[in-house]
Amino acid sequence: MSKTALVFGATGQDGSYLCEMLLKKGYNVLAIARRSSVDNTERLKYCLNHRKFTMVRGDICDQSFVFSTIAKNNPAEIYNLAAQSHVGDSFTQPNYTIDVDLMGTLNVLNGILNFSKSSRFYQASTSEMYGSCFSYYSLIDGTRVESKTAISREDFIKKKCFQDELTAMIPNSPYGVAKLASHNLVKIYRESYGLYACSGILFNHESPRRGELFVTRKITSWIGMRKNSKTKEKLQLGNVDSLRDWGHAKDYVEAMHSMLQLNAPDDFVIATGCTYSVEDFLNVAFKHAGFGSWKRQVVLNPTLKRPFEVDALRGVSTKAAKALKWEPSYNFDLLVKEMVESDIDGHKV
Ligand code: NAP
Ligand code: F7E
Repeated sequence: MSKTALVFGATGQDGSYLCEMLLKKGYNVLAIARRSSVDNTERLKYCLNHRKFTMVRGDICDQSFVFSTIAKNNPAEIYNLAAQSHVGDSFTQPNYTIDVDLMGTLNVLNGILNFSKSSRFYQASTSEMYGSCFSYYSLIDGTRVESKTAISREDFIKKKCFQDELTAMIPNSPYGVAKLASHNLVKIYRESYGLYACSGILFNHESPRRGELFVTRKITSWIGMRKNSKTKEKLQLGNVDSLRDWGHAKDYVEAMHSMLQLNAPDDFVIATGCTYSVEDFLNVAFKHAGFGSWKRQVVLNPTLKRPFEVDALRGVSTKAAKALKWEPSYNFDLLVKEMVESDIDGHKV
């Protein structure tokens, strides 16, 4: 008999790729989508008519809904991708972010504990949990050094600073706080109650399905509009110096599934190991679009800067490469190219 997978956050970028992948693997997929006054199922268009796909309306903050859904379906696997996932918005909506990203997770964990202890659980943790923490290898004796002291951007690049499963985590945003608390709860429920519960510490991952308020898609959707003469406005951005480790969401949902197929649950960093600035993204995206320098088309607007920034991220996925045989299939250039082309063509992917 086919396994059932329950997916919270199915209408999001990752949720839609995950549902497609699980259907291809033969799962019955039960997708949770929030009630909405307008259609929010666009990203699920390839799933909606599949005979093994069922969509249920519900909110992760509604404990009675979460408990009854888990109890009724006794799913083999449960993926928690539901979140207020915008870091900038978590500064203006901290209570709401904590409600969804922390209390929502707790609802699912308690649902599993009380009604479906054999369900395997995946939690969407994030590189935002590190804040300004990083590690590096000492050039003198090769020891692993951890530091939260201020280090210049140039030093971060030169010293090949990185984050992995052992790096300290001190978040710089309400979003990071909520996610770190959830991350710790997953570990506590695993150790205390023997649940098969894993967290994937995923670094930024993008795609043509990325929400348009995240910086990569904000850039490529503006390029698409400009190319198709739908805007004359310049593109407004905040901090273009920050460094991110950007992968493709399609690769990252494979890792989520693999984490639930091991003999024992564990947490894994999923990242490409390469770091680029927002400015690098602009350069490559403008090149693929056949535009000139971005500097003439972009306005740097200080009001779009965050009160507290995560300056630099570079993830090391050695543990996932060994245990999950996971490695990314997209590099930075291919990712940017796909996003630019998709937005110029009008969202075909
Ligand atoms: P996303 O596109 O913003 O999707 C979030 C999903 O959560 C959407 O389906 C959203 O529904 C749903 N949701 C929000 N509040 C909810 C609630 N109260 N009840 C039920 N569902 C709710 O995010 P994503 O990029 O796919 O990321 C998936 C998960 O991974 C998130 O938890 C995110 O925090 C985490 N993460 C993402 C990245 C990344 O780079 N993408 C990296 C690390 C971790 P609507 O469609 O109705 O808004
Ligand atoms: O910002 C800078 C911004 O919002 C990236 C989420 O998926 O990944 C994502 O969080 C960088 C930041 O992603 C704009 O200040 C400049 O330095 O695309 P972003 P994020 O904050 O890294 C992590 C791993 C998650 O878990 C999150 O859920 O770009 N930036 N100008 C801007 N960012 C935005 N959004 N908009 C701008 O105009």
